[in-house]
Amino acid sequence: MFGCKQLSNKCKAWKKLTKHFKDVQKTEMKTLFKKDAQRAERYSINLDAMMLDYSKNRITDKTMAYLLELAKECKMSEKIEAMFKGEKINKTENRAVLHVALRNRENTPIYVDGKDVMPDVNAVLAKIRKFTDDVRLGKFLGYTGKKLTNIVNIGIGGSDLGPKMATEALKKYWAKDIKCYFISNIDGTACSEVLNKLNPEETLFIVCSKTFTTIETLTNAKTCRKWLVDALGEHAVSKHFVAVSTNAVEVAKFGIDTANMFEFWNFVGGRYSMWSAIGLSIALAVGMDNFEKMLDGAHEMDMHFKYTELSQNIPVILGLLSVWYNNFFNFHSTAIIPYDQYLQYLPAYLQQQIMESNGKFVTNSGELVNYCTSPIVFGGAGTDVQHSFFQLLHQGTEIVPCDIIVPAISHNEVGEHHEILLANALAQGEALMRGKSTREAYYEMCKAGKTKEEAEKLKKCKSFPGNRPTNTLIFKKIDPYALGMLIAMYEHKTFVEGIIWNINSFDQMGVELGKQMALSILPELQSNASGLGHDSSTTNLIKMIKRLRK
Ligand code: G6Q
Repeated sequence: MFGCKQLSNKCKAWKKLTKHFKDVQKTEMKTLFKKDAQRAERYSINLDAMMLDYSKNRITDKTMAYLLELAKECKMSEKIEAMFKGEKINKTENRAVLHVALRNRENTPIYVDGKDVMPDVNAVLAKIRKFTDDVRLGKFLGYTGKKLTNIVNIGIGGSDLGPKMATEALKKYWAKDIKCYFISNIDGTACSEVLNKLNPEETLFIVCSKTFTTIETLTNAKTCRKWLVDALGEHAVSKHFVAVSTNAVEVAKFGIDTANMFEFWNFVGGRYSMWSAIGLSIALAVGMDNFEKMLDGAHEMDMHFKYTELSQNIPVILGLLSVWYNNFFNFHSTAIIPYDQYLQYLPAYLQQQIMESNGKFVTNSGELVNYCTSPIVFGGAGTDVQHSFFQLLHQGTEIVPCDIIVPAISHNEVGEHHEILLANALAQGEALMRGKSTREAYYEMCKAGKTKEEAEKLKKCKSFPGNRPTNTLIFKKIDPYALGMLIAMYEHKTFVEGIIWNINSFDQMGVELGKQMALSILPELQSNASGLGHDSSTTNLIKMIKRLRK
């Protein structure tokens, strides 16, 4: 996109990139690989037991030099430092952004409004350890003396997606007798389907809500509370309900003893909160030692992000590549493909993390942007998705840069399954990059016995344009430490994009309007009242639904 006036006026590097793009837009990656035997090595970064290979991108040394110049012009290092220092970089909400404090394993002081936040962070971690140990060891029991083995997380958005993704990712580490469930959607089906499976005597509900005012979460929590009280009586509530929130007043109003409340703070955004007590379900499932290993992994990525020079900095490189595709090539979507069944919820988690953070149209200085911000994120676990949307990735007219995430070792090494999985992961990256010419397709078909006429007819359909970019992330195994690194990496990548686009990645005003309007439609559905001011479509839809529900 060449119309990026605000950025191009401001940044010399943007102008250079615009010009450079014209020179390289048609360059084929396979030619770059042929010319440079060291390309993979030069465009790879190792960090502990992970490696990012970004060599299959449409970049040259000049591209990287200009992108890094752009980062410097946008004051990348200063802005990263400001976040770690606890400055109020979430300007629209006047808040610090300190998910990094939640995993600040060196415990160095971090100040917000002159107060070191670390003692509070550590106190909550200690409280989580005590509680999770007690539940897992059967010291904290249900009302009738039974062990609490069903953990139900009630929350939505940031109070659901992180814990749900991480507990699934770490399923191999769950205590044998513990099972985790997640209720997020207001759809009564979500709640009913979970409750139908459970014995109230063995069930612990964690009501996760930063604000404790979210209608979905409170409605689900009320329904679950009633289910429990109907079975065990009012006195059972304190043994079966805990809350995670920043809002003690609302927690008490709801009827949960604040002694059973785990606190977190306004400097933790919802979608950045799985490292806080919002991760209680993760800690209950995998144990506090493993939860802390996840924090350790995230901290390693934090330190890498904070201290590594920009040219070797994994989140910085990933963020800059995303800008390169989004704003110069006009590739406006990205796919996340984990080749690990346990990471099946990662794409959904990252959809929120990336799109809620950077789906913005107003800059930090209050102007409307005239360039594209967040790409559209989708994805799914390989190899399943190879049999669905990969057709478009290989031959569609949209070009979708992908992240391919690969653990070298599986938690379930069954026969040759994992080697087949690995072969597929690597093959996709190579195929997307190399493609197949019509000539190759033609000769391949002739060799396989097709007539020349048939081969001629089919050669275009059987060809692949290639030159489609991928990043490959290799891990030894997705253990708690690696998961921490992976998630922190994406958090920081998102921040890097936000810095370049000059937007606030840490608010989410865009989810408000629909919520407000639902509140005004609800009474109309529940009574004879007819609301004013709807468009005729909405009015008709309300009428139709009321007729059907009579
Ligand atoms: C995340 C958002 C949003 C939030 C949910 C739930 O960054 O703020 O997804 O997590 O709306 O909010 P509560 O935790 O306040 O219920």
